[in-house]
Amino acid sequence: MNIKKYEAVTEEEAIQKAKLDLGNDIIILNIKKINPKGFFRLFRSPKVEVLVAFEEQKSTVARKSEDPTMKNLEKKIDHLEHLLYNMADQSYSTAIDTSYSQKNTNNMMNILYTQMVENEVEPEVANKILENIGLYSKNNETDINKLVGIVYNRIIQWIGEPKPLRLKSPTQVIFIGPTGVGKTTTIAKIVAHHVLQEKQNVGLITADTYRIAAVEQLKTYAEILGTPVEVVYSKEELASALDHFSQKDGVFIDTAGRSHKNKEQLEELSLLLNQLSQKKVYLVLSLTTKYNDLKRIIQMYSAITDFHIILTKMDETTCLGNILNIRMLTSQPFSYITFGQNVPEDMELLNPQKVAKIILGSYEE
Ligand SMILES: Nc1nc2c(ncn2[C@@H]2O[C@H](COP(=O)(O)OP(=O)(O)O)[C@@H](O)[C@H]2O)c(=O)[nH]1
Ligand SMILES: [Mg+2]
Repeated sequence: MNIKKYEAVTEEEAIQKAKLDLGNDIIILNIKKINPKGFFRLFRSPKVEVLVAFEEQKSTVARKSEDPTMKNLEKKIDHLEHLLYNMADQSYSTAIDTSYSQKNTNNMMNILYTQMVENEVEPEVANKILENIGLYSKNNETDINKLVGIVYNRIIQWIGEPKPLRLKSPTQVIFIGPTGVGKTTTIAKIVAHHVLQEKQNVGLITADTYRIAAVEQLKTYAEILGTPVEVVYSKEELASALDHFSQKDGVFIDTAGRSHKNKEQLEELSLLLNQLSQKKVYLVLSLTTKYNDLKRIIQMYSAITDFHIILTKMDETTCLGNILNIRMLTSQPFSYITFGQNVPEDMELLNPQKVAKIILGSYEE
């Protein structure tokens, strides 16, 4: 059973939307009225959100994208939309009151720009997201919604599609990143998911032997989850621990935070990575870190060419601009985001739609 949300102006319309998308065999779980909040509420009317449950095989979503006639239709609609915009642009440029519409467009752009920058999106990133957006705008009242819609989609594309961790063949999953960002806690959250929900067999290794407390912390989680844990102090011990766990679906490796000033630690890390043959690397970054520091941190790991990013401590900041800013620093995909200290619940796959809504000031629980 899967769950999906549909929004529309009326309840009937939202249900209709769900049925069109998923077929008639859906179960309505919840119907909620949403009054617009945040910065853009002035431009929005209230909406109804319907939560529906459906069986995967009944979903027409996958079929839809494979169906060539649907694909053609989608293309035609895109094309039509484009033509409409062009036509509108032409009449717009011949309209008498162009100065008013230009001013109006500039105002809207300023609003969107300010909104992003107030969320600590770097000006350079905000400008990229708003690039050429004036081309789409007209001078009537609904335009702000259209512009917000375009910016919303651009933010989602800018973030990219987050990838979950799947343990198919034996995988060594290693977590790297600065001290205190939440590596060990996040490992516990992810391991809990694989052990409790996916019923997979995993092993834990900690190479963070700089602090006794760090070893004890991982051991405690391992005990609760009933997974074996090995502490390794050397290359040889790592090799033997990997060997012990060679029959597991996955081995999760915790490391110590690295200081960009400490060359020795960085060399140690690259030796460690070289020892892993089937690895997935996760760089853990805290959303509370300043952009300039993130820059330095990502720079420091630039020798690693293939990794995913986990973002932590979303609960400790109201400004999510860094999620967009990180894209200026690396094109490696995002994965999970954490929002609290509770293991395992305070974590989910990063949701670009949610991030875009928060940044544009229109997200509500
Ligand atoms: N508020 C908040 N705290 C977190 C989150 N993840 C981890 N922490 C806390 O951050 C501190 C450091 O976490 P730890 O996992 O030991 O970080 P590590 O040094 O990178 O392994 C601990 O007190 C955690 O409980 C999160 O998503 N939100
Ligand atoms: Mg740790």
